[in-house]
Amino acid sequence: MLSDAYIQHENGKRTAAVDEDFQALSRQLARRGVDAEALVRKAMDFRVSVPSWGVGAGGTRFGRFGFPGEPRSILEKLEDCEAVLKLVRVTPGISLHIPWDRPEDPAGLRAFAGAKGLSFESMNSNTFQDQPAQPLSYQFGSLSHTDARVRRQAVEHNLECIEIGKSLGANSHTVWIGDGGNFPGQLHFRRALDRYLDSLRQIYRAVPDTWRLFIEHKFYEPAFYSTVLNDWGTSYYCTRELGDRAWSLVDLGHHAPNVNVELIVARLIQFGKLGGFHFNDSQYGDDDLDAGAIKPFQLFLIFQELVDAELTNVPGFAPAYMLDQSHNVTDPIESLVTSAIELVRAYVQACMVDREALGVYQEQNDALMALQTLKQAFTTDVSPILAVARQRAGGALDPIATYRSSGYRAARTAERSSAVRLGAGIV
Ligand code: RM4
Ligand code: MN
Ligand code: MN
Repeated sequence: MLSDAYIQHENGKRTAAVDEDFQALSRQLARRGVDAEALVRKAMDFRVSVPSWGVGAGGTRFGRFGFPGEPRSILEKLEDCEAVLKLVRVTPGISLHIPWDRPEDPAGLRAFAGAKGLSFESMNSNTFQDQPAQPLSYQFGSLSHTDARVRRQAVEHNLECIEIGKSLGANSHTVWIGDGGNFPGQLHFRRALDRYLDSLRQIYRAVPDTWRLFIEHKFYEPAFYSTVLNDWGTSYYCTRELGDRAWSLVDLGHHAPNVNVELIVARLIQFGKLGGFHFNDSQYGDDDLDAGAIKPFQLFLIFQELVDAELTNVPGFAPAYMLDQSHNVTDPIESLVTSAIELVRAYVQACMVDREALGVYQEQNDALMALQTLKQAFTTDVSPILAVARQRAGGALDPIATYRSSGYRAARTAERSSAVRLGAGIV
C-alpha cells in the first residue's frame, strides 16, 4: 500500500516533464542569482509535524461526519500519517493528543511509529472537554478555575501527558486551554490570569530540561467574551514569567480577522520567545482550514520573517512547525499532504527573496520596490523545485494523483470496515 516501488512507478510517468520544468526554472532563477539546487536542498530539509487528531474527521460546532476507511485507533492513525510521510517526505513528526489518542502501551506505540519512520514530537493536553468518569468538570475553566481542586486535576492531567511523552520520546508539551468568560463580569481578568500562571508553574517544573513547553493563545472560543490566554502579548508575559523552557506558540487561526500575524511572529522572534506554530488557514476565526488555502500571501509573509531570522542567526531560534487542522469535507490525508506542500512552498519562496535588494529599498523608503521584491519571490512558481525535492527524498512527484491511483483509502476501508465514530471534534 503506497509502497516506495509504487511511488517510483508513478513518478516514472512524470519525471521527463518535471525535469524539463525544473531546468527552465533553474535557468530563470540563475539569471536572478538564485541557485535552484540550493532551494531543492532547503525543501528537502524542511519539517512539519502532523497532528494525530488531523487524520480523522474533525468536526464543526454542528456535527462530525465520519468517512469510510477512517482510522479507528491511534495505530490506524499512524498508518495514515505514514501515508502522508511517504508522499511528501517532510512529515516524520507527530503531535499527540491526550486523551483522544492516549496510548495503552507507550513503548509499543513508540516502536510501531519508529518502524514507519515516525517519531513523537509534541504532547497536547486537553482540559477543554470533560472526559467520561472525570471527577470535576471544566465547564467553568481548568488551569484558571476558581476552585483549586479543578486546577489541581487539570495540572495533573498535564503532568500525565508529560510522563506519557517521556516514554514516547517526545520533546515538547503544548498547552491550549478553553478557559475564559462568556459574559462581562463573569471572570476577574487579573485573578484568572494569576491562577493560570500558578498552574502553569507547576506544569513547567515537570517539563524535562531538554523539552520545551509551548503555550497557545487564542482570542475567543469556546469562551465568547474573554479568554485567559488571549493574545501574543499575554503569552509572551507568561513565558517570560515561567522561564527558559517556556515558549509562545502561534496558531494562525487564533487571531481576529485581518490581524497582522507576520508582525506578531516578528515580535516574538525579536523577544526570543517564538516556540512554534500550529499551521492552518482561516477566513473568519479558528476555522482550521488547510494551510495556504485562503491566505497564501500571509503564509509567505510569515515565512519571510522566519527565513530572515534563520539567515540572521537569531539566538535560540528553532521554532517547531506543526499542522493543526480540522478536515471536514476532504480526505484528511489529501489535506495534510497539500498543507505540507504549501508550507514548503512558502518556505522556499521566502528563501528566494532578494534580501540585499529589500534592505536597500527599506533604507531608501522605496515602498513600491520593497513590495515588488517580495512579490517577485511570491509569484514565482516553485512547484518544480518542490517536486524534485520530493522525488529525491523518495516521495511523489504528484502526491495527490499518486495517492488517488494507489487505492489506499479503499484498501483501508476494507480493513477498517466496522468504523467506530471517534469522539473528538475540534474547537
Ligand atoms: C484548539 C487549539 C489546540 C487544538 C485543539 C483541538 O483550538 O488549536 O491546539 O489542540 O483546538
Ligand atoms: Mn492549535
Ligand atoms: Mn485552534
